[in-house]
Amino acid sequence: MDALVIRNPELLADALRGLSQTPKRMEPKWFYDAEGSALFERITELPEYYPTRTETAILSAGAHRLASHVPEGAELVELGSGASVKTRLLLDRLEGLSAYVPVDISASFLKETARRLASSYPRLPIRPVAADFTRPLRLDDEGHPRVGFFPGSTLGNLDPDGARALMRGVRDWPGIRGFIVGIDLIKDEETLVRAYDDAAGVTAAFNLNLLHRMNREIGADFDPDRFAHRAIWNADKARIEMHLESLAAQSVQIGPRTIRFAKGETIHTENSHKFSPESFALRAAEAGWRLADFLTDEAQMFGVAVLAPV
Ligand code: SAH
Ligand code: AVI
Repeated sequence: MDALVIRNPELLADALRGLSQTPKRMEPKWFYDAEGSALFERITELPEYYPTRTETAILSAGAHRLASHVPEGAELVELGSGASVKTRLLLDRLEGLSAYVPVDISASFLKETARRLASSYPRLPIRPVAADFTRPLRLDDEGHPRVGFFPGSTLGNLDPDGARALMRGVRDWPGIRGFIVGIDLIKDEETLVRAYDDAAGVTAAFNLNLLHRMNREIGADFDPDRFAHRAIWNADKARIEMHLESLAAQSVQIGPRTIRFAKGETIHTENSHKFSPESFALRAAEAGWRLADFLTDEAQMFGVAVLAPV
């Protein structure tokens, strides 16, 4: 094998680990290369994908109320900031912020987002951090208050232990005063499944991009046409699962290893957990937070929780 094709040793190690397990799995963080981030932005505009427009409406209508939970001089640290579109609704209200720190794993996308924000908010220091938020973030103790912001229901992409650990980690940030978290609420199965299996096939392309990415970055030889996107509601675990289903018995070469797929076998690529306000408050309490405020839309599709340290 040509050693030059291994552009991402961390992805190679994760792929070998995840695809050797039964059932096969990959962590959703690997969706977000430049291509995946652009596909996610297209998902946010789909008619079926209600979370983005619903959360945006909640943030827009509730910006004043949310601002009252952010102390003067606070640093706003956003996890999984993506295009930081929703953040602008808060930044427009929060004139006394000392800095905005967007944290995202998609480094090139983050850089471009930070550049655009800097031109819109010339007086606000913007300090982007390209990092994996499932690992401890090193934030300086500069004496100012800090507020975390985690919109999009991206917290729902972590398993319960991971979500608890992340919330505990944020609870321990120096100067922490609050954590604003977007959560998708449990609703009927049809609405949920359609949001993750849209008619235009954009979510399918987002899921399948993972195979293209492994071909590009670790020299794998997936044939994406021989896999299909699947979105399933797992009611017991209150989560939408995304899978890539092998359409045939086939073998794929990844680095030194041959990975075999039976026909119908899947790679479990993402969980998207849904909550009730109560189930989320319980999870938060286990991590040292209390629910200080909760904003939702009229149809209770989505929620924005304001957490305060206990
Ligand atoms: N906050 C935006 C984007 C949500 S998409 C919104 O609400 O629309 C999820 C974002 O989290 C993407 O930008 C992705 O690159 C980022 N992300 C996913 N897993 C991550 C991880 N482990 N560490 C840091 N960023 C991550
Ligand atoms: C980023 N995250 C909250 C999205 C979600 O809804 O779980 C990712 C996504 N996956 C498929 N569509 C959107």
